[in-house]
Amino acid sequence: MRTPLAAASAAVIATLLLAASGPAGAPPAVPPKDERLAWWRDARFGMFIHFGLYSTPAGTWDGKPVGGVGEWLLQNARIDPIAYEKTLLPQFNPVKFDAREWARIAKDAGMGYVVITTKHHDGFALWDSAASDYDVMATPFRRDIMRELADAVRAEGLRMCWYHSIMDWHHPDYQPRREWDARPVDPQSFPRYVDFMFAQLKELLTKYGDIGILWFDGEWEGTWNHDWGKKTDDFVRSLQPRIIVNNRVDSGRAGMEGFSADEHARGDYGTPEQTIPPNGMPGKDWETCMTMNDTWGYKASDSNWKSARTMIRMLCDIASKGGNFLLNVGPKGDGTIPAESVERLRRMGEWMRVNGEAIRGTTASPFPKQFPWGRVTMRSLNGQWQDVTRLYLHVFDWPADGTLRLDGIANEAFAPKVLGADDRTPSVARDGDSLVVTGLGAAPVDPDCTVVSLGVHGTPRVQAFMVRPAADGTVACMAADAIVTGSIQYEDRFANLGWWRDMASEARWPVRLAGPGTFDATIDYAASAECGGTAEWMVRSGGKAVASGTAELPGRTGWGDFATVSLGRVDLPAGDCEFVVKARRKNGDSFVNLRSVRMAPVK
Ligand code: H79
Repeated sequence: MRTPLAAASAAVIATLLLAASGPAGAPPAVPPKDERLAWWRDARFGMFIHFGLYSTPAGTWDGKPVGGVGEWLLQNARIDPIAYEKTLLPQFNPVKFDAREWARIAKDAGMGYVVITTKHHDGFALWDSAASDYDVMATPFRRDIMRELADAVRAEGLRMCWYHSIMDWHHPDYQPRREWDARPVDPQSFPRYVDFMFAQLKELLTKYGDIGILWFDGEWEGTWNHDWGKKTDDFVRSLQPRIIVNNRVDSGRAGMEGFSADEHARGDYGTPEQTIPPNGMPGKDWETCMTMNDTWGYKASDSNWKSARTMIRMLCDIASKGGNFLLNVGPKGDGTIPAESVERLRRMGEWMRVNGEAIRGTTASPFPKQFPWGRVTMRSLNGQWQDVTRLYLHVFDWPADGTLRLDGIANEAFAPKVLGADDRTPSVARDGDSLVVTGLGAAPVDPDCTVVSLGVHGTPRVQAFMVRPAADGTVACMAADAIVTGSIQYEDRFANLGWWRDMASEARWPVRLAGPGTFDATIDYAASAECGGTAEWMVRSGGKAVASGTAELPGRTGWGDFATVSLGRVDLPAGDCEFVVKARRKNGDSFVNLRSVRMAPVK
């Protein structure tokens, strides 16, 4: 609800604030990033909540279904912002809203923080805003939802965090306007909009206690730029020096992958949306935000729910890559979280109660590659009295023989455990450069993911990735594991090596065998009709070729038309070697798309 004070401009507010902050006039210093982000890196798992005027129509307008995500209703149905306000304000009455229930659901799921839409793109404020009449006090509900939630979230020991949209489809001074918005435009209005946004941010950052994160969004329209980003970032931090600010405060986020290309861009962390970076982002902080179905704001027609198993494994995957998981719920117009979401979070919480130590306070896997059976996280316990690391093996595909191999680690290991099964007594032993954990039991404790933990002395000392024989002796050289030179690039589309245009290019795989072996080698490749050619392979050991051969790879019907062709017999030496593939001749511009080379042992 608007009050006269709201007229003060952001500049005035900032000046008042600086004056209030100390004799020197300097704002309180912002603590170092490691200190500010410690709680967030530790939590690893948070709840995103999208709640607003759009939650009531739930993906419909004028009784008709509207395509796209629920919270984009105004844009997707091209609704006049004033008609949207007039229609939805009187309908917003979430009588079953229970802040303590929401907070309990997040807590029981094992989450450490809650990020809620204080204002989404539609501009509606879910708190009692002095700067605007387009807020929750203008609805029949007339309760400050942000205040109730902040109190409840903190009572559960979680951090309250604010999502805030820079883009505002409703405010008369925001630009660019929606094309169908007929209100007159003042070309000079944008700075006034920023004043308004600062006034609202000031309320959110001075009247609701300590806020964990300010999670900006809607920064991609041309009016927002690096200068606005800097001003906003400084303003937020002047009000709450310890706060974490996501990278959407600034412009320059590169697509849904969520990272800023410019190292000078403001913001503490990257924000991949609906995607998990395939190899993490070493050295960077990031948080994948994701929906449980296909919408952020509630949409009654969306029943495309991810399973609890999928989301548990995503949490493990994200933690193993050093990121956070911000998982969304979209409460209904009546204020309740959909039962489908509650049920899935309950299952995730059940898993977290047994396995939370493998997520919370852990860091990324030390290994250069993911293991085929699952994921790895670790916790360093190096301190004054001990120098050990606990490794957590998140097993998705339980080994029928109860044995797991960790290849390429030099540390000695101790005290293996199966989390949630104190009665199991596994053991760990060394086999060459591998650790082998045996006696894990024939069945997983939890089929969604069972965690095996292992102590190792010191910091993990792991080796570069080597291809090793599988249990049946097959040596599988996959495109994703190749070391490539020249023009070759890995392509996600068919999990292949492509762009093989430069004849000097080669793909090679380091291979480690316990003893020598003879194999029948095959190559899995595709090519357009005019491409293909002659492949040349060799085995290099100690810097020189110890075996070689050639194979014809004729053109096929296209770059996705894969076939398996024999490369012939291959002798591999004991110990380390490299398997190398080159093009001896190419029929067209490009050689082939190579998916894998497989070597089956000759009995
Ligand atoms: O609040 C939820 C969505 O409503 C909001 N963000 C999540 C957390 C969202 N808004 N837009 N989108 C999601 C998708 C928008 C993508 C695009 Fe773009 C905007 C495509 C082009 C402009 C992002 C920014 C990708 C490139 C620039």
